[in-house]
Amino acid sequence: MEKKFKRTTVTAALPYANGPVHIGHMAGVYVPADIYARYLRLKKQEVIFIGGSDEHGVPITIRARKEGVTPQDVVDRYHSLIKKSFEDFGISFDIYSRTTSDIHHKFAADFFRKLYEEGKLIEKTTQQYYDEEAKQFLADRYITGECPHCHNQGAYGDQCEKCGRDLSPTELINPKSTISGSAPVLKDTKNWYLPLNQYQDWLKEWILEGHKEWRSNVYGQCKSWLSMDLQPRAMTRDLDWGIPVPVEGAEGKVLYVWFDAPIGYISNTKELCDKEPEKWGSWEKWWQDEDTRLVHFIGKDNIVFHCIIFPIMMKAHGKYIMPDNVPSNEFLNLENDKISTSRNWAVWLNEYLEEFPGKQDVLRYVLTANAPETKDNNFTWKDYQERNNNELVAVYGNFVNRALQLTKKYWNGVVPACGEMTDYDKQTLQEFADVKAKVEELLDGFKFRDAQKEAMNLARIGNKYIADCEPWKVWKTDPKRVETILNISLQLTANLAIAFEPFLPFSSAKLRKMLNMESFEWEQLGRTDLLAAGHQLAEPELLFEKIEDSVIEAQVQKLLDTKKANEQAQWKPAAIKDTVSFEDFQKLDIRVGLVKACQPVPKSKKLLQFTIDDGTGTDRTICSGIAAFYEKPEELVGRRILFVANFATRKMMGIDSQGMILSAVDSDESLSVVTTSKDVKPGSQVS
Ligand code: B3M
Ligand code: ZN
Repeated sequence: MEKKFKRTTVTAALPYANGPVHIGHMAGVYVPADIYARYLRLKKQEVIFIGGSDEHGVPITIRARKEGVTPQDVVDRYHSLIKKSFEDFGISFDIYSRTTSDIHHKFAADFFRKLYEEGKLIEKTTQQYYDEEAKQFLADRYITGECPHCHNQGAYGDQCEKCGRDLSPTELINPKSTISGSAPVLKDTKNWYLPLNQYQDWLKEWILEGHKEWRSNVYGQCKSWLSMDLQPRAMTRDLDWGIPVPVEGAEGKVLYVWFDAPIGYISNTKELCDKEPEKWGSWEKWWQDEDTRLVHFIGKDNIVFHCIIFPIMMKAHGKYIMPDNVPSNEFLNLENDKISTSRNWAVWLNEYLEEFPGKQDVLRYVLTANAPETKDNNFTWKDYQERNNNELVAVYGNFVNRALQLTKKYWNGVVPACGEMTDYDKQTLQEFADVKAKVEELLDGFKFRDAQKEAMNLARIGNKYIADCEPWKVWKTDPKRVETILNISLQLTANLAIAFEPFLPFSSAKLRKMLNMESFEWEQLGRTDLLAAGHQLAEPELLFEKIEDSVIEAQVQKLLDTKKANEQAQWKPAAIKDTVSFEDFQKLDIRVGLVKACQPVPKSKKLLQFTIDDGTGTDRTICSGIAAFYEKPEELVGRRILFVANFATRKMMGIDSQGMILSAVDSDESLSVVTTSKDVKPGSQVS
């Protein structure tokens, strides 16, 4: 039998504070978590929604080193940026704190100490790479070398990015420290391990038997992990950025970032409860009471940490509840390409908010409509535009606008009374009434994409209702009937404001103001008495606006520019051709020519026609395929260029081209005519 819980703790993965968040993070974690938290709040359930920045770990130290700043500088910068983007995007965390806070440091250290003192950790000495010049142990990411599988020279100690294989640093051929460049040596070091193997049977029972309802991607990953023998895993690291290991003999060591980060959910809860105890009660209530349901929203690369390692930590501690569900999403691609921070292939939330002010709900809508719930999904700007124009504007916005404008026109914005209903009226209202149960079932099952579709379906029903009833026509013959049509349309509008609140909170707030409703709650959904006859509405405004092609084209161009910049960054000069002898070289007669005229060849996109003074007294004509790279070819007039004078004459577009002009091919394949550095005489030979 399904357990009845009293309250819910909702967590969303703590993003690493080493870069801004992008649409992949939003679609995978933060938008669904926010929808869920808003839904429960609207249902008047007791819920707490916890977020925060993950500020430890090796990637942050690498970034700091690259930029020549401290890790603290890096996390300060990105924590504020991420926090602000979330706020502006309407992610309704009850607290968004950080893992460098004092509260967290103390809480995580205490957690570790308890496990240590109760003998729940194993002490183990292993050999790790050590940089003798920098005098420090090296995290896997700080070691590069040759991949033993594909022989890529730049493989990292934990992974080869070329062949994608996981590695351990000792597998690398010719390892090198990225800090000093020296070859690291193996040295003994002591660390503390969580014996995952001791919990394997319990995990099998708890997840594989007890949580068959989890999403199949989550359940499947757990099953595959649990079909192998789990190994003890180090919970401490030889690193100088993180929470110092609070036991004797652990100087220079910190807690493993995946040990402290999930504890961040708990310490952030504590921070909030300490700040507002009357509102939230004790933090223990949210983490240690069997009547509390714990739900973690994460991306698929975090499944093992939230379903295996963190539960084991909490189990070992002894007092904690286990997650009831871990709705994890697959990945979102961007324009059919994997989102990548290092390649800058992303739509960054902070940039979106700047470039699309007031359009939070549009992105929220599109990300949910394309949520990668069961498989990887794709975001394209074209789809963004279409969903905005054809769904938000044409369906939802259009219906609401008609209902409000007609009421304004015929009744000065006062809700008319509902008269006698036709069968069609009743049927329409019934469809609305049914939707509540449908949307609830979907939201309770974490099917946000389908739930939003149902909500949009309501708007479709409303739109169709007004279009079918044609109040603007009926008005002339039967104004009483129009009162009923409008009353029903307005009730439907109020329903939409409620149904969309978890998904599109900004639009719902706007709509609520237009309807002049103080507040609403989920329980009212499906009701037809939300607005009393005689109730005065506020001035109607448009809920959504059309997005023009030019806006979308600019975004696509931005991505194309990124692609180009990436290609240029990866550019390498072509391999050197086969060796030629001096005699072979001398066969080419390269000379300096003075450009006397230069113009496009009619009907050719590629060719420019040059008239060259080659020193002979007779002008020479040469055609060159560089028109695309010179918008104003006349600017080349007066320049001294190089050409091959003994090149066989060729006919090009009916012109005899007597030679070949030398151009350099740039990294983006564009061509640039080669010129001389001094004003040498036309006809001079190049040797
Ligand atoms: N910071 C990894 C990530 O952002 C990690 C999540 C921590 S959740 C406790 O994907
Ligand atoms: Zn490899």
